[in-house]
Amino acid sequence: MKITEVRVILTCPTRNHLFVKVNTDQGVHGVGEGTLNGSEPIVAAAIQHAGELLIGKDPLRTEDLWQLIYNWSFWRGGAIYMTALAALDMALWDIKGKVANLPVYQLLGGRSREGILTYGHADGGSKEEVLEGVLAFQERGYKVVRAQIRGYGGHGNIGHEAPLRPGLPGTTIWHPPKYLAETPPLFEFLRAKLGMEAELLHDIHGMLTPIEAAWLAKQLEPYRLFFLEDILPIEHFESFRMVRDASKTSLAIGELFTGRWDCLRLFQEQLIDFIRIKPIHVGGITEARKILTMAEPYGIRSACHGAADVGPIGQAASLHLQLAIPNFGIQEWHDFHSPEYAPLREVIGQPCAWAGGYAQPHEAPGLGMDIDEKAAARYPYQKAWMPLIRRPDGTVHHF
Ligand code: KDG
Ligand code: MG
Repeated sequence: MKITEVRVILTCPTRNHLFVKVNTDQGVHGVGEGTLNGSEPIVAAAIQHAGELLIGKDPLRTEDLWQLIYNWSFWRGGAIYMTALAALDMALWDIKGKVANLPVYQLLGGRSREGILTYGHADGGSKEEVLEGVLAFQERGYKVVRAQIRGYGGHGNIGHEAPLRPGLPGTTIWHPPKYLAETPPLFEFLRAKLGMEAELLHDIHGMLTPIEAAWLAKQLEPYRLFFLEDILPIEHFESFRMVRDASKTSLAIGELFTGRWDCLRLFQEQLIDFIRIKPIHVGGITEARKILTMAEPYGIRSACHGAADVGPIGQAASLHLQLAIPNFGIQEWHDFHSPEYAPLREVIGQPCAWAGGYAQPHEAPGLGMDIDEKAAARYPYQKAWMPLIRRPDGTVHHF
């Protein structure tokens, strides 16, 4: 069996997605996803370039082809390249599953659980609205809910600057005191209303300084969060120890990580409890599986990042992998079944299933997903960037 073609599909059916199709000389094809919010055209070019290395190769040699693409670039690593590699790796696992006539999770060891525990996002303008949101999610069957006042940063977002030109992203003005002041009382309120057993979590989105993060983790300790996410930006790796020493709040990080080497020290020094890597941004299923295996002896569990921009095929790859590993924790859930995603479903068919708080990948061979290229062509890519934040004095701040 030989790879004959790598097709890159950049499309905007609701929001931008970057898909890949790997064709073979046996009529079997594989699909993958390399969506990277705001950087899709760059990843598309990387897939096109790296994909040429695959033409004529045996698609079943998944590990060897991973090593080949990773090492042939010489300039290995980084989000762009590892996402490009991920899209190709996913497609190879999809082909392997189709050849074996088995869903990918079976190739990874088979089912270790009946379903994938998920969490949804309850956002509200006040703590009362957040409570209503949490209750609504619980009503729908969610067992775990993320609680945020006004999304990332809450009332710490004190202003907004219009974009320089139409189409460019605007700038949010970020001043943390209000956020730091409102977040512990939010969880005090939620605990008072929901009791200590409700499973709640929160995402700081890397917006704090090390000492602010340590202070907040300590303040939140009495409310027993499922986890506190992205307490620090990845540039402040050296400060994880300080946050860890400050509190026994469960910590999760990793949505910006791109491979094993970002995780090693956090695992070995037991600085986190959940790792948020997912196949789509770490070089695919091949690499994500190794990372999660490395986490296992430290009792660190998976919590795959699953925002909208991880995409439906990225989501499927995360589900297959986490169905099989022993150290699964939770999956962030984005509902591609909702009405706004009708155009996306024209392109990819049915997203992975969700019921009663648990998700399931499809049982069809491979990843169980496909791409209708004609439908994708009806929704051309729309230029998009990630937003920016600045402090009140104009200094650019991490996000
Ligand atoms: O593209 C960036 C988003 O995926 C990220 O902002 C979402 O932090 C996020 C989360 O936890 O879902
Ligand atoms: Mg996050």
